[in-house]
Amino acid sequence: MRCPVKSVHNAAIPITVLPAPGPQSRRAARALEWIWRALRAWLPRLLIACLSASASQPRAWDAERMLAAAKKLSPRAVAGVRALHVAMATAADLDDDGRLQAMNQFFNRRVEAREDIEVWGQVDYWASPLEMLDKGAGDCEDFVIGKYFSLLALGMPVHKLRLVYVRAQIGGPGGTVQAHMVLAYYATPNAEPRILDNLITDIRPASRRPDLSPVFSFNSEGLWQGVGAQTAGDPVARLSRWREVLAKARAEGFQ
Ligand SMILES: [Ca+2]
Repeated sequence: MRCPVKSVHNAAIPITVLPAPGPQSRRAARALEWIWRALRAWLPRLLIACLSASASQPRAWDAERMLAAAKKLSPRAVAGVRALHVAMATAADLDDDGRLQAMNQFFNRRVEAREDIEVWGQVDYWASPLEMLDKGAGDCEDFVIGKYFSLLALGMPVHKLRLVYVRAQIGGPGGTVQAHMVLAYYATPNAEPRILDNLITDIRPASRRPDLSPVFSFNSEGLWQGVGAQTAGDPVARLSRWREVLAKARAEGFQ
């Protein structure tokens, strides 16, 4: 098809007088009108359905399995999962930055920061996302685990996220140094990571977190010294707690 290459708004348009339509052409016209009305009514709905299907494609969570797993825990876990589903459904239409903000806020606001010994009666316990929502409390790695699996479930590629063990200087220069865990996001493999932390609301670039010194980092695919590119082995073999939490999160419908 050859398209007009110039504007025709100001051109003189020739008018041809057509003969009056006969019965056959009137039927054809009615049929065309009916088709046009049907298209006009249904096209917007079809477009919305197509766009929704396309938007939901990257999602990787099993809502029914999550809800069934939460029901086995407690009404509080069910309420937590329902709230998480609302937050995830909203975040699914956002870009990476919007998803990071949404999941960071969801867990930081909903979950109380408490030590494992208080919550679980153990010095170190890695809770799955639903276990944390059931308790309504968790420590640093539990927050990181909840955010990590929720972001993966939203379709974020695993290579953009790392769980990072850090030494954190609490209380400014001269303050105490404590083991801590944060979640790092890499927009590209060599980008400066941005840090999601349950201790602060903002997601800041690593250069604005001089209080944190990375020790090692890992995700579902690898384990690294610090946050560098040098791999340090298989995290599943090194971290039995990580292996357990991976299995629990999958069983709960997060992937
Ligand atoms: Ca914990």
